[in-house]
Amino acid sequence: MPVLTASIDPVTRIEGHLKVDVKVDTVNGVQQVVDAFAIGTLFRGFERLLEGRDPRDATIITSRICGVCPTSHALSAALALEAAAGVAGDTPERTAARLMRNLVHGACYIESALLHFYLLSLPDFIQGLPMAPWLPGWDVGRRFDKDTINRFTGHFLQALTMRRNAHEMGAVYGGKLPHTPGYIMGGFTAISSANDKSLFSGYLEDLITFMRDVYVPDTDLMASLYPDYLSHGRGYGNLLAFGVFEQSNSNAADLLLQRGRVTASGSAVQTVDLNAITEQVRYSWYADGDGNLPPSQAVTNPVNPKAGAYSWLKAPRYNGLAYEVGPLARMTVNGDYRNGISVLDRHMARARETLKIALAMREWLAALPVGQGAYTHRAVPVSASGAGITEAPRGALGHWLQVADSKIGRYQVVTPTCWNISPRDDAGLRGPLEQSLIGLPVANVDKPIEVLRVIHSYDPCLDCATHVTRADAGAQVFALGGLPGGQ
Ligand code: NFE
Ligand code: MG
Repeated sequence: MPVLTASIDPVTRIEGHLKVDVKVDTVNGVQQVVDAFAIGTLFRGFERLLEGRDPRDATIITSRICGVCPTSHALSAALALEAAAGVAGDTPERTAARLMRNLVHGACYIESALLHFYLLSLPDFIQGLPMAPWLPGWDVGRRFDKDTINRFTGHFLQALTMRRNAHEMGAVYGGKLPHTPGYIMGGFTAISSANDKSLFSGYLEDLITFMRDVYVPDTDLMASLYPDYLSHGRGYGNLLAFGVFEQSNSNAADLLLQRGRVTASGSAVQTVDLNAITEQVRYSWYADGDGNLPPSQAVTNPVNPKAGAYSWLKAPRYNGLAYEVGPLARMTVNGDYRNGISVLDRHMARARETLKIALAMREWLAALPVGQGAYTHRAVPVSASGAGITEAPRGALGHWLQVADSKIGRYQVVTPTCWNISPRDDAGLRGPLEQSLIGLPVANVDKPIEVLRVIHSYDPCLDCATHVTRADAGAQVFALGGLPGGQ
């Protein structure tokens, strides 16, 4: 029987623009995915347009990379700038800045997780109301009875309000969301009043109740009805976390969620050496000479068409290996979740992590001093470099900055979705999502709902993952090429 090809283009209910092509064949009597290609179809970006600008603009500009993880980019940029400018020390200003950064960043995690589970992923599993966003859709592979559908549909509607509340909570200190001006080089732009604290607390307690009583149990219910998805979508089994939520002004390793790595060959947590990271471009629409450089030296030169290339995403690798990043990686590295690696483990770990963060936010809020300024002034350095290493909701995030003549000389962003949804690397090794699809049973090649469930478990954001345009080069138009092998 010939190999069948299914193409999901565009993948809906994600952020940004993604196409996934799979080849399906029958192996040992089971129709399943035998090959997969994840294709970032949009070319755009920020790194090159930052060049030549005032370094302090990086927090405001990089926040606009994405509307669903803007605080993560603003924080990464602020950390990179502070590393370059030498903002350090155990001061009341830095304590207030750290706590408000954590609180607004935490609000962003909650908003992102509720969006992902209820709005973006749930429609793969339930038949909801006969209206958008449930229609149009593939009405296949449903397993819920009427009561369960009603329960989930009700929670979907509640989640709309909870999401809005999470954004309003973040705006108490962030001023506005998604693109808060709160994160700046040297600190944070708010000073908390007692009223701010009680306003924030009101939102937070409601969200904790919703996550504890609704969101976490809903992921468990889904796992009980779809137990096969506790083994589907594993991938390589390599997990990487940079760590996030600083708990100390002076000890960078004191994080709510720790930095570390777990590999397929063992459960012991290993250290992370940022110098072991390279971005590879053999299958990406970038000049071949740009590949295999560490992010601090990386460049971004688009080339399209390019023989063999099929994505605008680069392929980040750690010591040449593809790693999954995100809530499951963080919770596994942190020792909070050790149930496995699969579609439903990603959902269950994400829900539990979000509740853990919300409970920590309660303590950060209690510790936030009223009336305390949160800014430490430093001059922009003439020449310096720095890295801002943290985590966005979807996983490990790094900004690498070089300042020359008091301007941004080089800027490089490596996002979580670049790790998870990367194409093949120089050695031909598939990216984590691509590998997670191999062996996945597909009942109906015309409606490959199983593939969609695996894709959504990673919560891809292609806005974050694609790269850059040159402000001085004018508009450039590219025709997308075919896949390797001419599919
Ligand atoms: Ni656009 Fe982002 C997150 C970052 S994704 S959502 O989370 O950085 O890859
Ligand atoms: Mg980049």
